[in-house]
Amino acid sequence: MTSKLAALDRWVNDVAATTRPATIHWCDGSDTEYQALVQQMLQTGDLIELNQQTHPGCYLHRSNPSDVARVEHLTFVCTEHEEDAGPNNHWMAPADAHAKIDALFEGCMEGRTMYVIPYCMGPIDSPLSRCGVEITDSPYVVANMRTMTRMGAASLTRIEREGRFVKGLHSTGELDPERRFIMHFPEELTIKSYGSGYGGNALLGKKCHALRIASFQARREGWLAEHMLIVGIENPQGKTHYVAAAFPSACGKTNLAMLIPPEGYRQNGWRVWTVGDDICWMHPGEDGRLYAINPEAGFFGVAPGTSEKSNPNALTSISHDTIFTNVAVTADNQPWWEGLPGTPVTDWQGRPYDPANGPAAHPNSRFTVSAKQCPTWSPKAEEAQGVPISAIVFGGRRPSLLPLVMEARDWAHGVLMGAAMGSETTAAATGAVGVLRRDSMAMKPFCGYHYGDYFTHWLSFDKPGAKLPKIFHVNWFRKGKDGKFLWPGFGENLRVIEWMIDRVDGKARGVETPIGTLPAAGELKLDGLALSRDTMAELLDLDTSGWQTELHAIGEYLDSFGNRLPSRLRQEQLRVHQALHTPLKAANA
Ligand code: GTP
Ligand code: SPV
Ligand code: MN
Repeated sequence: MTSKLAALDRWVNDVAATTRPATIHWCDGSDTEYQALVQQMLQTGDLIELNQQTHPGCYLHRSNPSDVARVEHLTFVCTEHEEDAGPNNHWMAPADAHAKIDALFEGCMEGRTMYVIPYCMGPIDSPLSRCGVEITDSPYVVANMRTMTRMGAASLTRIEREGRFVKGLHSTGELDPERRFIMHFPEELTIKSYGSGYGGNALLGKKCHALRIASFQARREGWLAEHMLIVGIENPQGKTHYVAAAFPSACGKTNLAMLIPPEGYRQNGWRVWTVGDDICWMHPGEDGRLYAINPEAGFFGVAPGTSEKSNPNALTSISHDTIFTNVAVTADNQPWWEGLPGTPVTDWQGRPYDPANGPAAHPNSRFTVSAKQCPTWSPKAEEAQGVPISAIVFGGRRPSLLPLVMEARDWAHGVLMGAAMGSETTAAATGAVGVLRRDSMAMKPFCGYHYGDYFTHWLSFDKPGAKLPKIFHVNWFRKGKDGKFLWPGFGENLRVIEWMIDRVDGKARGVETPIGTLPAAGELKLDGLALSRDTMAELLDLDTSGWQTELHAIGEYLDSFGNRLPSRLRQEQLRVHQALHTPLKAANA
């Protein structure tokens, strides 16, 4: 099969001439095609069948132990001018990058099948959606792309009609970390990825296209491509507010997107609707509000910690037709990870489980599942115009200082809160875990251009006629002196979201402080929670001298973006800094 688009055919032929596959398969996205791929992968050992009585349609994939997470040090943004990639990205000149990676692609598919995957990010009929084509030699990538995107015939038709698509070329190569690169050419709408078969490195529709390339396009075109979940919160009166939240990798997006209300809330009629768990594209609508779509069609979620207690919706979603990557297995061949009941017998590398080797499931082990399998999947997630956003939330893993929740006084202050975000690193990327780093808007690994320009772009949404969402910052991860989390988190987070919605609806007063508006005494509904008054006080405590130090550090961080930093943001930092040096009474006067 060839397409009705000459540019696409030409590119596929060029790639085939370089990579020299034995055959070329154009993916149609059908069930038959998926089943055939699964059978083939079962034979080659790429997939291992799990217990089909307890987990029908579920399979395990064990990736190479050296290939278990995103590789930020091998990920490049290759713009013509180095300055445009910014200090937040690794940069390589486009010509050098092409030469380097094309040499690796030379003959790399010999004797094997090359798959051509047409895909659409976002509802197939939405004007906000964007298409791409990924060429890969990995059937595992094909199977995952089928779940994570709208893949196949309908996407190809749209691509042929529009004549425009992002080109993504991928090969698993030798899985040699010395021969591994994830290259982005935003000016050419091109991605080239070699030497990894894992998640964000290989499923090119996800982080490479929907964040790095899309953020670059969004800046030029006046919209936002963000590392955010989208969730609908329906109150007992039947009114739904949509909230978008940016937390860094493995910091709670999937959990918040699928939240189950605490018992009392459920009885009162609160409901939660999942629209997205990782990526959010937001466009200003004619009424001045921001409208969001989830460009993805599935979840590539963190397995460890997912349990009946923490995220029952995820557990239900993954009870059938799911691909598990790098989890452990029980004696009766069920998938297992830390946080689940039962005992593992085989670890993620296929060895007999031995605690001396570390966790049984890899800390970044994941499940791939269609969003349609989620019990709280929102019918609005398929709507072409997206959902209106009432609140934007930023947050990270901050063991101290950052309160449970605070609200920005206005858009510019909110952009500062997002820019200043910090979080402890997690297993989602290779490298040290638990190190505090700045991760503006949770986009440090994903912003496809200079962070200074990105902050300017964020600020530009504040213009006459705009009805922008309120901006909040949360911290579910503050720890007490005993090193334990102070806040119970998960479903209980709805209590904090209810306060935000009350603020949006003008129903909560809040208390103004130099760092933002905090809940006034009694405004957070805590009934049914065994949380001491002292703990609550600690969660909302404002440590003025700690914040003065923090604002100083934020100033230094902002300065690292040089003359591309919008002066408006530095002014905002100075304003908060000064407010912290003004006696409280005067600040509130
Ligand atoms: P990516 O898919 O990597 O972008 O991450 P994510 O933000 O979707 O992460 P996810 O929701 O899967 O959360 C990962 C980890 O955070 C798991 O270990 C969860 O148990 C933990 N977590 C999520 N929500 C909470 C919370 O409210 N409190 C605490 N203490 N932990 C949480
Ligand atoms: C993340 O790391 O933020 C993920 C997983 O969502 S990956 O697709 O591997 O980037
Ligand atoms: Mn993510």
